[in-house]
Amino acid sequence: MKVSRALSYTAQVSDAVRKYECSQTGAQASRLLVSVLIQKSTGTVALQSIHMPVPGLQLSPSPLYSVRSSHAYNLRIDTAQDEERLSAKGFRFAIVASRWNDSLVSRLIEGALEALAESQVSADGVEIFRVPGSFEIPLCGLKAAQSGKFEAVICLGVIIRGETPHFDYVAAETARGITDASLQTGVPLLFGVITADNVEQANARAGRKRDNKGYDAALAAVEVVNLYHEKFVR
Ligand code: DLZ
Repeated sequence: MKVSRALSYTAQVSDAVRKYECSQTGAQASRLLVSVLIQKSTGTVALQSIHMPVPGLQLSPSPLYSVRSSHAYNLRIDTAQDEERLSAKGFRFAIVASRWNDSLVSRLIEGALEALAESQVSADGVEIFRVPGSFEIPLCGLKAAQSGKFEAVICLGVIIRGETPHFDYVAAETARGITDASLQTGVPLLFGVITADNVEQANARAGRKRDNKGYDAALAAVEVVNLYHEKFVR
């Protein structure tokens, strides 16, 4: 796969399923390792690593792609907010979060609240709904979206692979249900659900700021709410 194709392909998948890792930073990189979480036709996600020799590849910052810091090891598609922090003042957000793996999900909630606060969303502009497991997120998300009370619904959960195929069903249905609810209502439902092979992987995605899927999903919510308000509201 060509780098440009990989980049444009991954640009199309949701924010929750994209990650780039670069072996070198700076204006030029000789090798690029792209780790792409690909949405399969089943709706499940899987990690694919592609090692590519890319002589003289230019990693010059562009509106979509930029190296996050001079020493950054991780190269990811930054949101518009890395360039300029958007305000979501006056907008209302629902957070639908599962109780399974609560110690991790709680950190996703904290991350989402932090991103919303940084985007000038007031405390009473956020309502949190807890559901038993990720499988229950789509229906609660749908009801929140249908209520007309929120500009966006941020869905948070942690699904960790076990020894049975249960993971695949829960992960696939959660992703599909969230997408369906969004398309059905026209309200953005953000996918801040970690799907991980083990606790270590999940833990790494429940860290601070952009290493926190909740933070990431909330930033994406702020971005799309601004976009839709600016472009599609009369
Ligand atoms: C049953 C189950 C299992 C095995 N694993 C997870 C998980 O890793 N993450 C999660 O959010 N939920 C899990 N669940 C619970 C299901 O999402 C759901 O709550 C139950 O199947 C009841 O519908």
